[in-house]
Amino acid sequence: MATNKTLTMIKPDAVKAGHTGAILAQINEAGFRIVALKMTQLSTAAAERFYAVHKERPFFGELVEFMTSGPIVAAILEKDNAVADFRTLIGSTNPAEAAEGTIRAKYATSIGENAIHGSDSDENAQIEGDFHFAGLEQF
Ligand code: YYY
Ligand code: MG
Repeated sequence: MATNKTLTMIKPDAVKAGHTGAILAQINEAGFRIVALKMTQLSTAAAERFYAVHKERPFFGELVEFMTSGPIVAAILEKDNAVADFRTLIGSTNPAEAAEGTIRAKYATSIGENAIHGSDSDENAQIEGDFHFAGLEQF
């Protein structure tokens, strides 16, 4: 399979708790190459745009509030089968259902504050990568 990419964000809960280094190490150990990386903080408008697909969901307001509550670490990651393999590495959205050893099982505290994002398709990985990084920031 051709090498491809996914977009991750280490969310404000995990950054605040000091898990950034451990999470990046686990990502590297799982065979992902970091193509782009930065710490940043989302504005309300940016978080609403990033999660626009969820705007009618009851949790949307809380999601935007949480995602803007502190710094995040955004990264583009490259690996064969990147999107699916990264979703496996992070585990289920609800940490209570996340497989042992996954990033969410280890670091998420609730379904809302679940430590990390991973793109859900190649198309969204491209959109989300371009949302966070200009072409010159991608290596
Ligand atoms: O892709 P993933 O992050 O695993 O879940 P999504 O269904 O795309 O939801 C995005 C985000 O919204 C999730 O990571 C937490 C939050 N959320 C929530 O707070 N409550 C839910 N019932 C579902 C999702
Ligand atoms: Mg999703």
